[in-house]
Parts: sequence; C-alpha cells; structure tokens
Amino acid sequence: MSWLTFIPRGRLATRTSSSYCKFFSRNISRSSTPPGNNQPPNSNVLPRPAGIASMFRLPVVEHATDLDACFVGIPMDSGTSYRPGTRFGPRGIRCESAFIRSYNMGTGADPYSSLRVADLGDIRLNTYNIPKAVEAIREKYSEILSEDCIPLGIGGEHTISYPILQAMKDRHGPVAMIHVDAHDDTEPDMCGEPIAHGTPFFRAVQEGCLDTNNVVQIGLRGSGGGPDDWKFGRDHGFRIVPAEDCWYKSLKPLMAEIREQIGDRPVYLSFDIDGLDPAFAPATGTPEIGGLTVPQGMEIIRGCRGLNIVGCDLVEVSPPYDQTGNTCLLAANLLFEMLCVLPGAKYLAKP
Ligand SMILES: [Mn+2]
Repeated sequence: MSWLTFIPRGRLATRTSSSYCKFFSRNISRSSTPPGNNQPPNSNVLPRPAGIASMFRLPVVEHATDLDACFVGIPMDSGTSYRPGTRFGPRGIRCESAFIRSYNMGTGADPYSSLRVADLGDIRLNTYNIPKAVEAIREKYSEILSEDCIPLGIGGEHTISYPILQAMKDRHGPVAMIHVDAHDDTEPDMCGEPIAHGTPFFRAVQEGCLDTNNVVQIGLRGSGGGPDDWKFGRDHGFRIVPAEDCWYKSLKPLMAEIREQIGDRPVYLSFDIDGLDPAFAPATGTPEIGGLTVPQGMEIIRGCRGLNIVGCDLVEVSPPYDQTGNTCLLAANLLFEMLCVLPGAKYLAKP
C-alpha cells in the first residue's frame, strides 16, 4: 500500500505529489520555526528512516558560527574501566534520534523556533592516545564557545567532561555543575593514569574548573571501595544526593532547591546514562542497580529550565550492549530535553 493511499480526497486529491510535500511542510508542522532556523524535517516530507542520520536529522555544519546551540559527537572510549564501546555512542544516538520530533508535548517547548541549532559532526580525536584526545576536545570546545554557541556533547565516556570543563573555565570561569551519575568520578587516578573516565571531576577541581560549592551529584550508588569513596566531593563542598534519597520520589522539589542555590551562575549539566537504572539504560559500561527512573531523569533536566546553562553532555552509552536500540533512543530523547531547557528556548504552551 502506498502512502499516497492516505492522502485525503477532494481538493487536495488534484494536487501533484510535490505540491503535497509543500502543503505538508507548511501546514502539518505545528512548530513556529522561522525561515532560516534549522529543524528536523517533517516526516510527511522526508520519512524518518530516510536521510543522513545526523542528530535529529539537522544539517551537519563545520563551524558553530551563527548557531545558538550545537550537537557535537565525541566518539571516545579509551578511558573506560570495564565494558568498552562508547566510541560508537554518537553514531548510535544519532541513528535513534531520527525518531524524535520538533515539539515537546510534555513541556510546551518549541526549541527550534527560537534557537539556531545544527550538528557539528564528531571531534577528530586520537583513539590511541588519551592526552592527545582530551586536547582535541578542549580545542574544539574552545572554538565552539568562542562563537557563543552552547554545545551539547554526545559521548563518549566520562573522560570527555574533563577537557570540556577546561574549555568552560577558559570561557566562563569556574562553573556550577549538575551531575547525574551512579559514580562520583572523582578518583585521583586509575592504574596510576591521571586521565580516565573515573577521574574527570577530580582533575576539574584540581584545575579550578568547578565552582565546587555549587556542584550537585545525583544518583550515586552501588558497591564501592569503602565509606570514603565520595569524600573528595564532600570535602570540596559538593552536594551529594545518593540514589537511595531519590527512590519513590518526584525530584521536582530537589530541582527547585538546586535552582535556588545556583541562581544565575553559569552551570554545566553532565548526564551519565548510568545514573538511570540499567532496566531502562542497560547499554552502558558500568551499570549499577537501583538507579533513577526515566521520569526522574526528565524531572532533573526539565528542572534546569531557567538556569544559565552553558553546556551539556550525555555520556557512557555503549551501543554494542544495546540489544534493542532503547538506550540510544533514551539518550537521544534526553538530549532533546536538554535542548528544550537551554536559555532562550521558546515555550508555546504551559504543561
Ligand atoms: Mn560518570
């Protein structure tokens, strides 16, 4: 059966197929995206499985010039301690992102109508040399930030947040941070190596990249080495919200407290997919039971609306462990939620 079967009869039935496309592109899209702003193509014009699998099927561009926000892939897994595979994260998440539409039914956000957004492709990093890889990430982020563009990083494992925060510090000074994760990632080293996916926030603190009295870590849990595992953050003023403190609860009140505390400070959002329970996000390197639910993850991101967000990342998705594509689909949706709460994102309706 052809899709043309579904074209309504009457006046429309006399149109040619190309004028149908024009009709649908003008009228079916409910977003008010102005001409010149990018947005995902309407699926009545270009079927969602079609086209190049860029992030949300947005145009791929080389530079962040004239963009308000950009997606940038960081295909890195050299710093992983257990299951590898996050180097395929950007590719897997982009592939599943093809399903996601332009308007947020839950919140009324219509991000493409006010933000100019594109996919910057992937950072060309050295997969054989971690210090060179993080240098490439820092350089690319410095370039993006110099254009006043807000980067949404598609990981990659959590090592990437270290050079990102270096670039954030260069641009904004020490930043506040909302960090969703099962792990605190404040190890001083792993096997004696200073840069790995368990060390990014130790390094960031040592180098003055974080406004440590305005760092919140949400969802920490699991087996550990001992009772002092989270001591480094606590000693530096981090607020730590273990997963157990989130069980059975809405996180809206927590986010209200966090917004009150952070105020208008520049804030970075780092979302490790393993902050969520492995029932929802099994395709990750170091899964821990008893994690946050998907609605709780969404409450955290939606609760960032109104904050001065200067960048976000979504890390630790490992597509080789993604039997169904569901973890990548979840990650793509969370990145859409992040886009919806960036400063300047327009809302058409109240939830
Ligand atoms: Mn992490």
